[in-house]
Amino acid sequence: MNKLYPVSCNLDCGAGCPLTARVKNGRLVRIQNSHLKPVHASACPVGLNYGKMLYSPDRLTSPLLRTGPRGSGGFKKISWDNALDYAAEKLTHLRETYGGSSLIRLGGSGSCRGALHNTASLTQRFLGLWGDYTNTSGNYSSQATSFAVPFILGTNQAGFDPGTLEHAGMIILWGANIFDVRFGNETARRILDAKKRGVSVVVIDPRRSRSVKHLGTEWVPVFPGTDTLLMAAVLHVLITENRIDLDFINTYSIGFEPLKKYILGESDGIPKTPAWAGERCGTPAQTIISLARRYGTTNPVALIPGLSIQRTLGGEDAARMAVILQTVTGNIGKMGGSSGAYSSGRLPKPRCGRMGVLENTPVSVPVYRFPDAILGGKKAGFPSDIKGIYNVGGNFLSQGSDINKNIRAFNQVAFSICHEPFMTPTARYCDLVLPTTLWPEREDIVFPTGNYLLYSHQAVAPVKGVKNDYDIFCELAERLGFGQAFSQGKDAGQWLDFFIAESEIDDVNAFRETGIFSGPHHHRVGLSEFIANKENNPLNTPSGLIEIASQAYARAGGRVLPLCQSSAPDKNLPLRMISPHPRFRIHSQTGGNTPMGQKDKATVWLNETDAKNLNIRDGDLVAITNTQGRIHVAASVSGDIMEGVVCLLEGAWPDIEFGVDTGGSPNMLTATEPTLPSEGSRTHSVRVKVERIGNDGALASGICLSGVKL
Ligand SMILES: Nc1nc2c(c(=O)[nH]1)N[C@H]1C(S)=C(S)[C@@H](COP(=O)(O)OP(=O)(O)OC[C@H]3O[C@@H](n4cnc5c(=O)[nH]c(N)nc54)[C@H](O)[C@@H]3O)O[C@H]1N2
Ligand SMILES: Nc1nc2c(c(=O)[nH]1)N[C@H]1C(S)=C(S)[C@@H](COP(=O)(O)OP(=O)(O)OC[C@H]3O[C@@H](n4cnc5c(=O)[nH]c(N)nc54)[C@H](O)[C@@H]3O)O[C@H]1N2
Ligand SMILES: [Mo]
Repeated sequence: MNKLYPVSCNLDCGAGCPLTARVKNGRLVRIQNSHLKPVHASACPVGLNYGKMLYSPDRLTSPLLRTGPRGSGGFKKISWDNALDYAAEKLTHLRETYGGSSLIRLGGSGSCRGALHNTASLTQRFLGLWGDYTNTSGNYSSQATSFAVPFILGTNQAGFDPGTLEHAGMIILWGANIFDVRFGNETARRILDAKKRGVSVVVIDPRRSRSVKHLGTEWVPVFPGTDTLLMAAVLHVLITENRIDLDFINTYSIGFEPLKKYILGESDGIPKTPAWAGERCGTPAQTIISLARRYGTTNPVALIPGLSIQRTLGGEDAARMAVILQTVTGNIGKMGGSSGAYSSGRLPKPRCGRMGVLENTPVSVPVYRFPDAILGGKKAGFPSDIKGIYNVGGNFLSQGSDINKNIRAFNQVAFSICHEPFMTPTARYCDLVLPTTLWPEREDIVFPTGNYLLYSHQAVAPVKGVKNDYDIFCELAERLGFGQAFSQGKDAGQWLDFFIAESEIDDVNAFRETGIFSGPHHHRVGLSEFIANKENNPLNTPSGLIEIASQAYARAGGRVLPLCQSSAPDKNLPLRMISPHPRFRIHSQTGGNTPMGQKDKATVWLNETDAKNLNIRDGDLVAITNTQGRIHVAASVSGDIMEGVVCLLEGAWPDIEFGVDTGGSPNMLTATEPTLPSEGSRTHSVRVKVERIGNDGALASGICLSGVKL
């Protein structure tokens, strides 16, 4: 007999969808959109195909203790009792020998939306009770924008509900590929509707992304990491052609005059003209002028930046400039406009309880620099000397920048433990691997991106041998003497009741039956109250206004005004590499385990002209190299990427032998030097060289891989 359960996927795709799981004889047979979903919402291929993950033959079903060298894959199965005893003993030893801060928490986007089954909050709660561990701060995703935007807008809560795009006159997707990486589960359909209405939709991206193709719309190419320059040139046109909204600027912002001087070149002698930017951004000057004119004459315009524009050196200023553009054109706080700040999930959600963290303010290191902290410790200026790793919900030996460095860091510690459903590249380097459930195997409340809460039922029994992260921590806390403080005597179901009791949900039965609780409004525009009445609703900035120039930001280590900078060219590494997010994977999830994850092939995108110059044909095996490392993958030659830029999708699992990765993980070539002052990631400021190689691995130019001339 078929049974239907309301569920919600707990993946980090940028959405969070109301789904229905169809179960037959205790087995999940299908996941589909809930028939109660909002009209414009739709699930993505990763969530809809999650059954393939659930029943993957690669699921781990027993705790594993490392027996071979780290990374070798040598493990033996042990019982849960032995595994938890061993973990307790090792953690206690670490604490007694080196102190609590010698243990670092690592974790990422595995199960990050749940109120209870949340790899970040559970681990922080557990370690906070265990003692003064070293936490990781910030994130790989949005660090630069999250750091910088509060200086200009006083808040990061400056998004908009996708329904408001009904009112947009023009939509600019600036480094945003909403058909693959989702800005909530409604935005793509809303933009498609707008396009059908005749609204001009522009995509600014180094590659012709699926958003360009799917919308059949205009592609404005830009070199990665040069968006601030392009924005400056757009602003130059707006200023010189008198297309700015001076009333809005004077009413709601401070600091426009010094920026204007900079843009016109009055303060530094360099006018930021379309011709000037065109040379540096690879965007034709005429395209910049045409874009700026349409932008300046249409009202309202929704400028939607992706996170890609800020995952680069100087990413903070790209984030600030996007807000400035929306300020000078008067589009902030208006229905159909946008603040220009990253918008997805950046509005209040319905109130609901969630697992508390109970931290004793641990010391922390920026996550982007975790291997530097492990390898360098106090001597290198980090707050602690790290001897142990506790990893839950992250796969940083695939996803963290500079994989070779990450491997050295994992090799250096005395003890490492992870909770993982799969034998990931990171798990292979851990001493103890504890297998966990996946979301269809447990009950939770899920926080999606829009103004909703979702209830996700347990659709199927867990596969034999795995445990919930929550239960693992309960049992380990019990052994370490703080079981009661961790669980407060509650099982998972009791926690969910407790969270609901703290929520604004009035009809609990309906929430559980339908799986959906809707907040009252779905046409919210961030900062609209400030725009309606700035005296009563001032921004949380020193002036109460939008701070185009920010003294506070300068005091925080930045510059008063955004600066046009981009990474320096390198004649030995002539190509720029981007590593966008894949459609059929969430980062590395499904990357190594399912045929679906491999649909996003690990091939390097190469422009036709570059390919011709390098004597590379479609399908040829090539080496991509820089000082960080080396990758061998096939080339995919097309006109879908700008000349001078290559693209390797993030999330493929590295497969490294003799220093060469044949898995195609871009993080073999990225570095942990952050963008400052936010300490954010800079995975889009990477320079590389690409060369054709023979199938035996020898370079076509006659140099063998060790660099010795043949
Ligand atoms: N080159 C490059 N690198 C990047 C990026 C880029 O654009 N380019 N993007 C960066 C960004 S934005 C991010 S957010 C990071 C993501 O980095 P990660 O968070 O490390 O990436 P994931 O592959 O999502 O890893 C999550 C892990 O959690 C596991 N997991 C899933 N569910 C559960 C669960 O319930 N319990 C436990 N214990 N584990 C679970 C999964 O199997 C997976 O191994 O990658 C960053 N890396
Ligand atoms: N399917 C799927 N969805 C996801 C994820 C996933 O792994 N898979 N990851 C989720 C997470 S954690 C995050 S943080 C977000 C990531 O969201 P984003 O960071 O916005 O996503 P990216 O794919 O890195 O980049 C978006 C687009 O920007 C382009 N781009 C790259 N560099 C630049 C640049 O310098 N300038 C400009 N203008 N464009 C550039 C890329 O080619 C790509 O088409 O996505 C989320 N959604
Ligand atoms: Mo992310």
